[in-house]
Amino acid sequence: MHVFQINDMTCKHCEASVTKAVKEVDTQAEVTIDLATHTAKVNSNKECSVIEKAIIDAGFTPTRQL
Ligand SMILES: [Cu+2]
Repeated sequence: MHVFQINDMTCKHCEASVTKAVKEVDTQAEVTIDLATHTAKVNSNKECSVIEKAIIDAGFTPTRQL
């Protein structure tokens, strides 16, 4: 499980963009987003850095938690 704080993920559109970006690098990934806390939990076998890069490339600023 990878957990990211993404403070610039602020609405449903952002949520969809982040989810899409993660699934592009891991189609099996399970993405759980809490907009209220700007948190994305990603259940994936990929390296944390791979998921992080995908989110950055989508235009967001993730900070790793855990
Ligand atoms: Cu948005």
